[in-house]
This record gives sequence, structure tokens and C-alpha cells, in this order.
Amino acid sequence: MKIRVLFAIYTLLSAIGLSVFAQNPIIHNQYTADPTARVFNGKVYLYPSHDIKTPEGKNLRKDWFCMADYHVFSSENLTDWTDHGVIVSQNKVKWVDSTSYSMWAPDCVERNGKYYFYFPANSNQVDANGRKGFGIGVAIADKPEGPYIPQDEPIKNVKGIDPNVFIDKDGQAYLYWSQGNIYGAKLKENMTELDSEPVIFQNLPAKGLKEGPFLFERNGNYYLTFPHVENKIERLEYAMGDNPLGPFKMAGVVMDEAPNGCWTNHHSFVNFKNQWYLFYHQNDWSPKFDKNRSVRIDSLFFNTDGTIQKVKPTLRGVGMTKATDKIQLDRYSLISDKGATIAYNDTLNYFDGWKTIFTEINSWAQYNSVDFGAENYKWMEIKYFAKNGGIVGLSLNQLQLKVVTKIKLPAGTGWRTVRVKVKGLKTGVQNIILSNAGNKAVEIDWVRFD
Ligand code: FUB
Repeated sequence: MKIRVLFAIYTLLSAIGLSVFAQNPIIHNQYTADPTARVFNGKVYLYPSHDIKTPEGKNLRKDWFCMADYHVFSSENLTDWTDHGVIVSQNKVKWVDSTSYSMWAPDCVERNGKYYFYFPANSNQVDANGRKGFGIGVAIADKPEGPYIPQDEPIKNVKGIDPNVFIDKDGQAYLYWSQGNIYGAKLKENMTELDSEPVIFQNLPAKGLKEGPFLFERNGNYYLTFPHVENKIERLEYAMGDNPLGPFKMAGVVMDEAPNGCWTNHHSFVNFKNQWYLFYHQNDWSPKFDKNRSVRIDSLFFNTDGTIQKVKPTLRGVGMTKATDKIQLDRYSLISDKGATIAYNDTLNYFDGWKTIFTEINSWAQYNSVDFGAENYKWMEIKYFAKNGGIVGLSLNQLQLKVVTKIKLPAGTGWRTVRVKVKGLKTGVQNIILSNAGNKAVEIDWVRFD
């Protein structure tokens, strides 16, 4: 009965757009890319691009980015994300070519209680050189989730993509964007017009594409961060300076190229509750087409001299997972070298997620930061596949595989979900380890506790 009630709550939450999932990638109901995260009113708001599959019957490249609108998402804990729906769409902006599907990387900032959403798109207007090209527009709202009213014209004197806005401590706002080079200029108080001639930042890598600038300040250092193709695909790099318009000096790499070869990366930095996070993207939901991307988050740390420690992408991501939520073990924190792998559940529907496959005895996967709260849970629900039956061990907080409970899983020809009594669970935040305590292969989709 309790399970049925939980399922009903889950279905209701999904219907109103609340995704009760953690881990990387963080958004599960659509492709998302180019994430700009901002903290407004104590919550994190995520403004990504919205990749879609190229619609049939349009005069569009099949192998390219395709984006018609933007959604905004919010979270209080970086784990549960609410999709607030579409905020700006290509067919509702006067200056945008509504057949171009070119709504690329956006940004959003707050000033004096108004929210300014900046987005690039192909213009329907021909410029002085007879070209349409990318312009950058602004849409304005009273709340972070909108409704947003787009301006009728793009920002004058700006041609390019990937807008980013920084407001310095003295109140001066700056716009950054890219088009081959990375540009910056002051913005007027109205946030919709330039207040200086654009400058092209010097001393950045001369060879290889640079795009996606994201500027932030910490302890008097200004960090100009950007994706750059040093080798074959993009990696995240940064330069430092003591002024929002430079000069900047190259300082290093924030994140190496994606191991799976995703051609782009695009990012933002955010400090939430005294921890820095890097939002970035890979193409987890679309392993064979890297223009359908998905947003991820990992923690980020600075060295004492202000330089940035390189971020290694993880599957576990950030945030606490409630013990009662589905814990996707395949988003592990650590995994044994031998006998444990992950694979997609359904290669015809990648959004169905992944499974953990144990093929050898004592192979294991560890999932950190599961919040058991103050409850003394006694049951574990597990979705598994074990053709010949199997035995799974559950351990807490250490890697020596001190199994607190062994669970016998009946044989079956397909996926099965069982709820079994478990011993040795503790209250508070725990790292859990599931291992193969038998000598038969076992696949696990998720576990949860009650
Ligand atoms: O999403 C389209 C483009 O790909 C962005 O504008 C770039 O930064 C790259 O991520």
C-alpha cells in the first residue's frame, strides 16, 4: 500500500514537471546544453539551450545544432529540478528568423528586481553587409521563471553568439560574447544597450575555436573562462585579470576534453551555499549524436593563489540523494576495477537510463551521499535482472566490503522489482556499496529504502 502511495506521488510530481532524480546528467525529460546557472532568491536557476532532434521536412542540416526555444529549471538542492516550461521561443521574437532553429547558449541576470534573459539567434534582418547572421536579444521578466517579454530588436553593435553578462560590485554591467574572438563591452543601466565600444580580448589562444565566455569575480580576481579547441574538440580553459575588461592572462584548463568525444562543452560557475559548482554538458542521452547534449554539475575548488583546480567529470554529480528516492547505482562514485560495468537499459531509448552489471564475485559499486534522515529504514527495494538468481551484498561507508546484509534475488527471465528486509542501515548521510556476493551475474537498475 505504502509503495502504491509513493508511486502515486511520484507520478503526480512528474506530471507537474518536478523531476525527482539526482546525478549526472541532471535533467531527464529533454536534451539540455550550454548551462548558465544563477542563484536568485536562494534557489539555483538553470538557463540552458534546448537541443532537439531536427524536425523532418525542414530545410535544416541533420548533423547540426537544432534549437527552437528555451526552458528554465530551478532547484533548492541541486538534486530535484523543476521544469518551468518554455520562456522564449523562436516564433515569438520579432527579429528572429523563426525557421532557423538557432536559439543557442543563453544567460540571465537580475538587476533591480528585473530579470534579463540574453539569447543569440539568427536574425531575420539583413545587416549593412547584406548578411543575416547571429544577433543577441534580451527578454525581460519580473520573476526568474518569467513570463519573459522579448525586446523587438537585438542589441545594437553586437554580432555573435553565447552572450554572458557580469555585474561588478560597483554596479557596472558588462556583456561578453563570441564570434571567432571573445568580445566584451559595458552595458548601459537599461541592460539592453552597449555603453562602450566592444573590445577583443588579447592574449587568448590564437589557434582553435574559442566561444562560450563566462566571466565571474572571486576575491578581486576576474576569471574569463571559455571553451577552446586546443586539439580536436573543446575543453574548458580560463584566463585571469584584475579588471572585467582585461587584460587577461591565460591561467589553465578547468576541464579536459570529454572522454566520449562530445565536440562542444559550455559551462558556468556558480557559488551556492558556500560551495562552487561547475555546470557543463556532455551528450549522455545521445551517445551517437553529440549535438543532442545534457547538462551536468560537479563541484569545483580553488587553490590558495586563486587558480582553479581541474574538474574531473563524474557520474555521481552533486547533492544528496534521499534514501527513499530511486538511487541509480550506475551513477556511481567509485566502482571496482574488475567485474563491474555500466550499460544503457535500452539502446532504442537512451532516456531510460543505465544499469550496473556485476559479472564477478565481489565486484562492487559505491554511491555516495545517500540521506537516510532520522529514520531507521528496514527495507530495500531493488530493480534487478538475474537470469540464474543472485546474491547482492549491501555495505555502508567503507570499501572493505564489510557486508551488513546479503540479499538473495530470485531467478527470472526479465527485470524484477522486489522489496526485501535489510539489516544494519543507519540514520544520517551514508555512502552505500552494492556488491556481487554470489558467483552469478546480476544487473541492477536502482535501489531505494523505506
Ligand atoms: O549550443 C550551440 C553552441 O554550441 C553554443 O552556442 C556553443 O557554445 C556550443 O556549445
